[in-house]
Amino acid sequence: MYKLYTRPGSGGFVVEAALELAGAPFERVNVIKTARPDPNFLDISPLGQVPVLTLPDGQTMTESAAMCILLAERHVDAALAPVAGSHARADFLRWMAFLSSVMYPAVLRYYYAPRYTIAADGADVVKEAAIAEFERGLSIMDEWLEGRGWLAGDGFSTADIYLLMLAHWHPEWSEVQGAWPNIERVCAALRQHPVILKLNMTHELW
Ligand SMILES: N[C@@H](CCC(=O)N[C@@H](CS)C(=O)NCC(=O)O)C(=O)O
Repeated sequence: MYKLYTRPGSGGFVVEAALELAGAPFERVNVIKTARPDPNFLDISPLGQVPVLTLPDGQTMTESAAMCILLAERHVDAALAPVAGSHARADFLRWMAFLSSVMYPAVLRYYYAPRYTIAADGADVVKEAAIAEFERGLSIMDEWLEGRGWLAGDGFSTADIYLLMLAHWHPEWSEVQGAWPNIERVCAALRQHPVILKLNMTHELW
């Protein structure tokens, strides 16, 4: 059985969605946010961050994108991603990497701004730059979605769920809905999905 260390409102959302969609049995461990993370948790997550996924054989991994890609590999029938070797697979990998290496860090800089400056009054500037970078990424993704149903291939993948999660973390979510209509179209479709609806009861993305 998998074990997912997570917390409501965190990046655990997309991994939990992948596990649910795969029908994979898993135990959810709620990691409470504290100023000093539990040393036992730091053993499996050196940055003290969620999500962390423990695989059925006991191996532990961090990094939400890696978890989603692994779950797609292990639960092929759930169609969490375009099949390996397909044209759409390259798009899927591209957007998973973009979401986790460009979009997620940008939004983290907004919510953890004091970490990214040594100036006592620097946080506001960090926040402003973070949102500008996040929105630059939203524009790139919105343009890609023009004339396409989903980020990669003919059906939704964990890349779209990842986008839904991050887009809803924009501090002014209603602005995203108006300014990036293709992203909003993808999000609106996913918001109807029973698994996403159920997860939203705890994660409260919207
Ligand atoms: N690169 C990591 C980022 C994980 C991350 O930043 N998680 C946040 C919650 S969304 C966290 O645990 N932050 C607590 C902290 O950094 O102290 C991933 O993709 O899983």
